[in-house]
Amino acid sequence: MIELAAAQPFAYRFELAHSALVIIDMQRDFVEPGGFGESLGNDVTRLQAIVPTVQRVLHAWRAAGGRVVHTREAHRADLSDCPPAKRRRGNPTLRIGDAGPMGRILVAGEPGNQIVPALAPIDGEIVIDKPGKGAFYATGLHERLQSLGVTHLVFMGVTTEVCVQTSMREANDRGYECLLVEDGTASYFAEFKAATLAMITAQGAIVGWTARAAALTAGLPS
Ligand code: C5J
Repeated sequence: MIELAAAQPFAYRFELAHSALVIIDMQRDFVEPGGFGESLGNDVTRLQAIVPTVQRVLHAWRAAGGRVVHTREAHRADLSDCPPAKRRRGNPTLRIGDAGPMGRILVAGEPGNQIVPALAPIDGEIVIDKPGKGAFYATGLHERLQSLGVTHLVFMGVTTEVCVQTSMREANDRGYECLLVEDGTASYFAEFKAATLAMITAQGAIVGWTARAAALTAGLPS
């Protein structure tokens, strides 16, 4: 049993064999110029800044023998899994499915839809393509985790208040004990990230726990 005494709002305990590290949407489409995030008018440098921290935790988790899940926000090439309302929403310079400098925006298999090279999945890791913001909607992820006996999920990725928080709430409702790595997640909006961390841990961990990356890696067996 691993105990993170410094977690908020109180100690988080987990067994590595019954846990998964879930890295949400660390894709070029969100993190690099020319993708979906920038097309919506966002400054992607805030998201790029967490890559080294996410990589440190990922390497430590792998070295400890932990299970890893990567997600990608991705639609089929014919956009049959993209609700028209999602495609219409906002006033982007490029819409989902349009051709951009890294290929078609948020379309599976396109260069921009790949996970950034520093965090690329390796053999044996689970990779989930999700059409929604949450990792549990229309993906079969819950069934896969159940079949592996997973009870605890440690989250990182982007963006904190959209795909990360949605996935964590979905996981919480399905009975997982969830922790979000504070410096392993980022938002285009600093105030939204701060509010998300606060609402997760409020009311006695109503959605889950948070902890710094260094506290997590220090707790992992080497
Ligand atoms: C967004 C995500 N922000 N991965 N997706 O549209 O958070």
